[in-house]
Amino acid sequence: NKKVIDKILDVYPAKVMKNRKEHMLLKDGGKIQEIAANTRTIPGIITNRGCCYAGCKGVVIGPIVDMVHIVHGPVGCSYYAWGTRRNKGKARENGKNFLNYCFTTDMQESDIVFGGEKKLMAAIDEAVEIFNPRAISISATCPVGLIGDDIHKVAKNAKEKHGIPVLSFSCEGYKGVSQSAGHHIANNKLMQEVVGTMDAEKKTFSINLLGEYNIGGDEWEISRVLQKIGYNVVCTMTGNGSYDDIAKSHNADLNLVQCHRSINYIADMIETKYGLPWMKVNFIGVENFTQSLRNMAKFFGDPELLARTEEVIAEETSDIEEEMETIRQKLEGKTAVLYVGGSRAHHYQGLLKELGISTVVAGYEFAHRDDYEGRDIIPYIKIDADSRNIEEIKVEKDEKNYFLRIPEDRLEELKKELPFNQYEGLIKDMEDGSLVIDDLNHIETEIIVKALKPSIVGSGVKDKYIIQKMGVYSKQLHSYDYSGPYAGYKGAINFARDIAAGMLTPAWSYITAPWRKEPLLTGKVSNMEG
Ligand code: CFM
Ligand code: HCA
Repeated sequence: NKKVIDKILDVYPAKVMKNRKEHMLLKDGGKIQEIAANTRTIPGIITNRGCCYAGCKGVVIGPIVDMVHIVHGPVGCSYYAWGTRRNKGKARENGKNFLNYCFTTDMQESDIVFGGEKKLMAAIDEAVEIFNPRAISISATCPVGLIGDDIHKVAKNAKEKHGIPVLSFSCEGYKGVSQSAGHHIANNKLMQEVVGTMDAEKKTFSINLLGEYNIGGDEWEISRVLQKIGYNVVCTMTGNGSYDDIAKSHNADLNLVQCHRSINYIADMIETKYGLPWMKVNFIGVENFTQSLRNMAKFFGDPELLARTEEVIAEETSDIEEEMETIRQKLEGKTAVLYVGGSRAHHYQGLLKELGISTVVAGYEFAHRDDYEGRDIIPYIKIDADSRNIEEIKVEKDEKNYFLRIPEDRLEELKKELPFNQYEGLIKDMEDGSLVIDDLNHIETEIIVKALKPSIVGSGVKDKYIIQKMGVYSKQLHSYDYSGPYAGYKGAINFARDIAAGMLTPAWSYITAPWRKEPLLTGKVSNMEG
């Protein structure tokens, strides 16, 4: 595998080589290893990353069902993301669900020249009149920041005019180096303007699911099992989320963090402000789900809840055990390359292992060093100009609403065995000799696929078809290739069936990459014979 890294670095000019080298490593036993992450992609390289607007509106804000999410910008920014992420949602009691719509101010050249604030206000008026949403979000795309439209002023005026919350996000695509900046901007605003603004009646075993976006119905499957055990899910941020649920989320007793990359900011701030502790969970894979359920039950420490947890685990796992084993026998010994956004390249490794598949290369599009090296590294991460650009907000203890869910010394005791305020990072779980690569790009993907011939590449839409043209199965781990859910126990068996079908089809042996059949360029050199 060291040779694969050399092969990759070999194609680059010296300066690029030096940069990319820092973003890859060969897992070397128990050694502490450092990787460069969350830095600018080199211009000209075909990256799989998205932009800040994608992270803010597309990822964190967009899944809230009863809000109208207006994209202030040219139509393409909005249209490109229309329904593609597959964050599903259902209306609550208020009957409002606008997820299937695509709202944009459709900026034209004249708006760029004369300003788009009036058009934005008109769009809000129209949205309120037609849809009567619970709240509105405004997300700015690149040109808005460049011409200087004041979306926050428009939001303030619209809020006064219509009497509903209007959240405005300066999440222009060019801010930060990837989607990640957008997560942070979205977290800040939700914390400043939504969390803690409504009260809920107190319920037992109440939890929030943070960083769970209901892709392909994941959240529904997770909640089904949690409710069967006896938990009350106060709020999911933000998959299938509602404005009011987020406003009441500070009333829960425990925050569970699935995707820490996109939501760790809020988890931390809620703990500081309201005393609500957060614990890392992973709902992907049978063992991981079981472990997370046991950890949650331990936090509450209620004997009935603990017993019920074991009962439900036994019931749910016995439903899938036999088929998981049949599929595992078919897939045993196969290898995977995983390259996904900021957490799934790690979260899916346990499930793959349960199916007999080892991950030989893994990497993230936009994760930070802590997602690779563990949360303890955060104080040592150098803050560069790009990250300084994204506001860090400070919250303080809310004297009225702050309270400890369990005594401080008991929490300290639990911290020794449960992942409170903690995640270990991807590198620790990788096998010796495997590769970890940050911000993987298209030429590197091709080199890896050719050299390692994995049985499955978990990736996204931008590289899926290139990989499949090379005769290797690629599974979109973002959209789940229009399938799902993949979380929880039923999700695990769903995933197993889907990837077994994908890998075992004989179709791959009939594929010859186009460049093997014919030369890429044909022509004649002038003034030469023949
Ligand atoms: Fe978190 Fe996500 Fe991911 Fe992410 Fe994303 Fe996504 Fe992803 Mo696509 S929030 S980091 S910004 S788990 S949209 S649901 S699949 S890249 S690995
Ligand atoms: C995004 C959304 C995305 C894109 C997926 C892909 C998603 O980052 O803007 O590239 O296939 O999950 O929909 O990550």
